[in-house]
Amino acid sequence: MEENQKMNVVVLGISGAGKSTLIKSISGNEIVTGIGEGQTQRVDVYESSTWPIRCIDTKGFEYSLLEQWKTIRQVKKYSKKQFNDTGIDVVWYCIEGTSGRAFSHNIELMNKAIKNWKNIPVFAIITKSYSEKDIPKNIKAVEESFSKSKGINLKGIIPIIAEEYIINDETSVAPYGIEELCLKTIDCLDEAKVINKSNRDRMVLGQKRFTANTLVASASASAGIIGAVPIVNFSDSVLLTPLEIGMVKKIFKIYGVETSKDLIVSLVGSTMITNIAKSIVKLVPLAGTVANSVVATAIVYALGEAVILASEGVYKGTIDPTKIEEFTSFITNKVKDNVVIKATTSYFEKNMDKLKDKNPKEIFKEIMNSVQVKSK
Ligand SMILES: Nc1nc2c(ncn2[C@@H]2O[C@H](COP(=O)(O)OP(=O)(O)OP(=O)(O)O)[C@@H](O)[C@H]2O)c(=O)[nH]1
Ligand SMILES: [Mg+2]
Repeated sequence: MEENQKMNVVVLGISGAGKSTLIKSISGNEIVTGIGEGQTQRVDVYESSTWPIRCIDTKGFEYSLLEQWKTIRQVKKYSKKQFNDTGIDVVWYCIEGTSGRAFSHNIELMNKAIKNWKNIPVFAIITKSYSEKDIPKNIKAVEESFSKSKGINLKGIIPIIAEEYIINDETSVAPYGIEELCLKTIDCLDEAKVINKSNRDRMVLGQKRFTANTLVASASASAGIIGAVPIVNFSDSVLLTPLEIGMVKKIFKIYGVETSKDLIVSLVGSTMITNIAKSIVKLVPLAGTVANSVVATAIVYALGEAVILASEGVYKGTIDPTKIEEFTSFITNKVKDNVVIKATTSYFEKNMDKLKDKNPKEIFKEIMNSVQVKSK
């Protein structure tokens, strides 16, 4: 594989298997083009800015064999024209892990679909692998189904969760498996290891950061909703605690940071963080739910960013999570110095009187915009 070269990965699987969700979870994936007409035949092509990968999203092929055939033809035609005849390098075949749906039948279908691409490396991806307990069983079932289907160059069976799976207000499962899938995929073309270790590490960290950012975005949005319930002066910010604990745990999981529950609880309950929240809310006389909501969003956002920075440090070996005091003060200091916290404070100072007429989401958006403008 030459440097700067992108691999063409076609993503197949029946409707609802999770193809589009998987593609969306790959960091920096931007749509570059859509090919074909109509809804069922349309094929969208995405390019990752982190990985040397270009994903071709197809529509689920249970619509009909004819539609399936048309889709494959479109992709082939397109890839010939567009990618200097390199065509398709790898197939990602998505099989839903939760459904227990007939793996064998699906694999036969796919086998028919790809027989025009001789010897193409295939990864079987068990999507929606929410239940750890089911993973070995699913891998075995997929293995067995493939062993019945001849002539497939199966390179691996990889369970993933592409997007956080929310069970209830307090419980959700963090995404995983994307880095493994992408690393193994690039290895299919990069036997000479042109992409060296440090570049691979950079890609893995880029992916982890992207996944963690999506968790922080969803947790801070939820915090805004919780914060809209009147919280007197944040002395009672305990309402946010389960959400914060969940977010911190998931970020640590993404980076493989091992810590105790005690550490997370003390971090989230840190008086320093509560005091930051209180001091911002205090700026507004009769603060009310709008201010509380914005502050809750900002605090959870800042906490998330700080935990990401700390986790990256642990991952790179520059921070030791077993030195609890240092570790927690690293995080609380990062919260205090967070640009969004500073921007929230100055927004409140300047717009005190206008707060009641706006909704918290709008305000937070304005705050984020002001930060982005400044950092440019
Ligand atoms: N929480 C969560 N939901 C997922 C995940 N993967 C898929 N889903 C959900 O499953 C449904 C189907 O996923 P899609 O990615 O649209 O499936 P698809 O394979 O692109 O389906 P077609 O485009 O119809 O062929 C959506 O509601 C997704 O949100 C996942 O990793 N986590
Ligand atoms: Mg789709």
